[in-house]
Amino acid sequence: MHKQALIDALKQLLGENLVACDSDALNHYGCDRTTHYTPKPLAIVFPSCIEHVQALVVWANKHRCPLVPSGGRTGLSGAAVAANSEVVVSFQKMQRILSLNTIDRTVTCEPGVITAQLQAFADDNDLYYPVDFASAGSSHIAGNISTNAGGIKVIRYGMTRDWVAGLKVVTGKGELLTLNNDLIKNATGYDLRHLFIGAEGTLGFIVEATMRLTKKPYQLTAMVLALHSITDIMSVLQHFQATLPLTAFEFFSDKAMSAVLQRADIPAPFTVNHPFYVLLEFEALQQDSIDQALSCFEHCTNQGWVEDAVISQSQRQYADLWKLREFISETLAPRKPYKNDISVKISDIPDFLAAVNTLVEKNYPGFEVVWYGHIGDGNLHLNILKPEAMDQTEFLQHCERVNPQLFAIVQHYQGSISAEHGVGLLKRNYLHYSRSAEEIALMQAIKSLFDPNNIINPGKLI
Ligand code: 2HG
Ligand code: ZN
Repeated sequence: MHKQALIDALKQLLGENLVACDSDALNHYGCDRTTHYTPKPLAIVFPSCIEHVQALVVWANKHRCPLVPSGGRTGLSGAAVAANSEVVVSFQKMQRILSLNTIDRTVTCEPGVITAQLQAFADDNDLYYPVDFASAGSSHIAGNISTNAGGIKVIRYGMTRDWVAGLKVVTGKGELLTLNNDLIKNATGYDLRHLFIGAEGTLGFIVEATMRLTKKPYQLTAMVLALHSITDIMSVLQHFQATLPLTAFEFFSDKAMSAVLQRADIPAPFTVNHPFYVLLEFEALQQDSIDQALSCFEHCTNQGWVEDAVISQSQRQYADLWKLREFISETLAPRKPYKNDISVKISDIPDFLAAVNTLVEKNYPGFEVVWYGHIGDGNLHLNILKPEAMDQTEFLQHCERVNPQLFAIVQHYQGSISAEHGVGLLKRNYLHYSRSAEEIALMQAIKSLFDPNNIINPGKLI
């Protein structure tokens, strides 16, 4: 079918106002936060109900027209990119919170509910949705589920997967499935809900999600520690973790913090620079929690691990300390960094870091390398910045030449080439460093069971 005829058929299916094909819309909805792909979708559609999604899938199978699920487009791996005349299915018109169950402590959401909207809703109801990250103001709940989003509170609350009570999905065949019925206990065979979590939209569309909520944390306190060496970080983690109920343990290099301080109006936490920083957060559950934190700091100083520290003493200071970490990705974004999002077991972090550091120093001479991430979960973000004189294509090629060596180290430590950003297009060719040939073949077989005509997000992940 000719392109215009397909667009006309879509308009007939959903109504003219739910289909866009002007160039602004195509460019806007055809990409995520990756900067390496040129968007080229056929059209953008905005279903407003589950029936619309089912009708779209039936239509796409009939015309063999690929569909790309699209949320807040904050992804960093290209999973929501449409560069091959696909129809982008945006969930921007399905953003309602449908119901709250205060006994089960669950909330049922349309797929386009924004993470911050869910967090605020929970807060208004004296509850807490704990999955949090810098892009929470834009990311959609179905997108978070599709990438099993992590973020800054994983050390205490786990990943998005841990908060999904139930899902409604439309498969690549157009079937509507209700998965798990929000049950806590359900021992009736394969839990298909979990197949959709982290599937990057390759099996079908999440059209409704019931998320669990929990009780609000008590008096969160942030502390930033200054370190002279990255190798001491895990000793610091162990010591604090043994004493306090940690809700976050993040790290960043001086390069990362300096970039944020240059851009944002935030007070510098220290008067002199230190090579690395840890931002940790804990619930001040007991009267003496702050004293305990200070004596942990004292112990770490006596051991020679930590050089200085600040602790939040007001809401304002708490928020400012968090900005030092939360603003890093956004601050670096205009420089289009090449991103790696790698993880190993926490116990392997010291050796792994040393090996990666040696590789980076050897292979990126003269490049600015910015380290940060969720080190308390074993997850490091390695951002490589392009030297100004280097051409963008040459830069990408250089990073791609280093990747196999980096991922060989990841493989050696049985780690992950993508801890929380997903595989999408960007890491697809490296999947075998983290998943065996047998596993990839099984994933492909599962994909074809749910989506036999390969019309839902083809070419992503596998
Ligand atoms: C973060 O932890 C995000 O800030 C983004 O996962 C990381 O941009 C990045 O590399
Ligand atoms: Zn992250």
